[in-house]
Amino acid sequence: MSTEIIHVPDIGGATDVEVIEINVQVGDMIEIDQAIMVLETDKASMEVPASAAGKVISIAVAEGATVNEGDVVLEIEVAGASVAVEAPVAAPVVAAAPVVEVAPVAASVTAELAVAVPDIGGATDVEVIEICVSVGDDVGEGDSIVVLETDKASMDIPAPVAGKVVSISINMGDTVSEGGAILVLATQSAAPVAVEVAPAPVAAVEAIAPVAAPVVTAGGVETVNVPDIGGAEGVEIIEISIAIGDKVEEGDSILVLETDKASMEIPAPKSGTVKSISVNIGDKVSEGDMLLDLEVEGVVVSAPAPVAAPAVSAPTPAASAPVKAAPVVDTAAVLSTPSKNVHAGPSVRMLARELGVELSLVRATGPRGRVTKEDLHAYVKAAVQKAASAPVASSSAVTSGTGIPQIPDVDFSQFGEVEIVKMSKIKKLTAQNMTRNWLNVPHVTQFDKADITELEAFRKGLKGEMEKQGVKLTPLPFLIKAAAQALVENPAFNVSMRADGESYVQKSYVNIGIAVDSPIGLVVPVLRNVDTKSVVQIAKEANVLIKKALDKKLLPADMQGGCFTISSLGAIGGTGFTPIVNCPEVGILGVSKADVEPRWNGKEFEPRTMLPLCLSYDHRAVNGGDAGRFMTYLNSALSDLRRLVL
Ligand code: CAO
Repeated sequence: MSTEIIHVPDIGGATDVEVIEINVQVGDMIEIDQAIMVLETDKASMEVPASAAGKVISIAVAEGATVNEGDVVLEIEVAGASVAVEAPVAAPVVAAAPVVEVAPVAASVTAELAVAVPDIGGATDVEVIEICVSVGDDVGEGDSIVVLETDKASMDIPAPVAGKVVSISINMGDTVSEGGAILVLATQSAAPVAVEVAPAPVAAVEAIAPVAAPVVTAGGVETVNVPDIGGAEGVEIIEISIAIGDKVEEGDSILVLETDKASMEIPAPKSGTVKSISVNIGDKVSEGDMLLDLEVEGVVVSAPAPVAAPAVSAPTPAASAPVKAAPVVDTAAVLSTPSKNVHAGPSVRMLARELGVELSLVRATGPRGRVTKEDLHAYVKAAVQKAASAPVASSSAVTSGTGIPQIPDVDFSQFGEVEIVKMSKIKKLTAQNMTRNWLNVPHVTQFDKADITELEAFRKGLKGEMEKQGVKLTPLPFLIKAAAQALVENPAFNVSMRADGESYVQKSYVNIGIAVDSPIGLVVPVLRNVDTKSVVQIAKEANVLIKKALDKKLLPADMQGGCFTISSLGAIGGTGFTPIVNCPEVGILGVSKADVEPRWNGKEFEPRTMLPLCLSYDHRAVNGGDAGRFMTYLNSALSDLRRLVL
């Protein structure tokens, strides 16, 4: 028995490469060349193969560590004779899946590969409408490097191999034909082999453009079949742009087919009304397959006219029916809302579908108003950023989700000395909740004044006695009690709307929250089952909760389960305000400062203590009649204390 050390092999000069996966454990038996770990740079991932077989006795690196050539990674116990071979062996092998660039190999050789326009079905002078790469870019095999477009089809030209773009021979708007130079790629290969400078590879170009071939049937109804699509078989229908009963004009796109390399629009061969559709999205079709029946306008055509003018495939055999030069319509990003007026290459459309992006929403910056991959990336990036900032930011971010323009930041320092103050968590939450509630709830606020002359006389008479018991008796407990009874009398206020917009929750319990202006912000502790409690009990419990709030000792449970909220600014002042409903509750009572006012009693003015009440409610749940009854009940209960004991 002897031991062997396995080192990081030559990794093409890369340094501080991250270990993203360790595939073995201490005690594992490994074979020569078995992948023991995976390293990854920002451009390549590579497996490190074992340079000897044996049993793993220690692992010198951890996932997430960074390594360089020569670093020790494993120690193994080698069975039998020492297996010597260590060194330059471990040529990292390009990991399968998403590797972007050829991983550096021990004996890697850089070669240059001229990439030319592949067979594009005989089409000539096809316009370059998008160049998807820049000099210096690393491309993977199959990545789109340019998009070509005829008047009927667009097609991606993919890179035949992975490599770095050394030079680009074409410009946007150039026209190219098969064999025309596109660009030069620097590629790496494991051995000094002649790099296959294959003519561009790609299929791309079953692309094709077509005009659906109608076949006359009786009564002016023509069957429209898949036209010549350049020999492509089993091509997927990715969009059906018409419905039964639709009137189409000759040349209107009726559906879109897509291979992995090209998308093509099938235009209507004639004007008419769609009588039936024989295919569905996702169906695979070939030339001659039936697509739909069209009741053609005007004179019935007597012979089938194999139309079709493959844009890119072989020049069409004497195209028959006139084909309106319909723009390439390609795919729809969202099939239910086809983006048939959006111009984009197949790969962009495919990416849009993968990302669930409606292409028509993406601002197009490409030639002739085409949506490019960069446009799509910019759209998604902006959407992600917006979503990410929404939950944490204050009201402005909340509003942005509604499409309301944000209030711009202003540099106030230009007007004088300023300081940026961080908002507390409670303040940020309050801002978000207020904005959410304000934007979601159609608010109505009703105002009234309750005559609390007797209530105040009674309260003041009791105040000293209560104080001896350690209870502070302000108008608030009376208001809580009166509101609880008003809720019982007017159950329309004791509900919560359900998110489905079709139902609401009717509550049988009566819990009331009180807004407290605490040192950390506005908090709303909740008194439970208030309808079953006396004013004194309510006062005691309210005192406790308010103290807890002021001492910042409220627990989440203290602030849950409210049915209705009272926000009293009575001790502060004001004659009225419009409180915002504390969702998911549907009503909130704002209380302003009571004042002595002259009131006409039928014979004379007499001084009465009047308490301004402001009742805001969610007009989705509560109608004006409910609110009027609620307020009237509340008013009468506060004016005549006997009602509170009923
Ligand atoms: N009119 C006249 N005087 C009033 C009054 C009213 N409506 N309400 C209370 N007062 C008096 C009290 O009687 C007390 O005086 P006395 O000691 O002489 O009796 C004094 O004002 C102070 O009362 P208080 O503020 O200590 O107690 P409270 O029960 O009225 O209020 C609380 C408690 C927690 C509701 C209050 O302190 C508070 O934080 N209010 C702010 C709520 C808020 O910020 N709302 C706005 C939210 S946005 O909708």
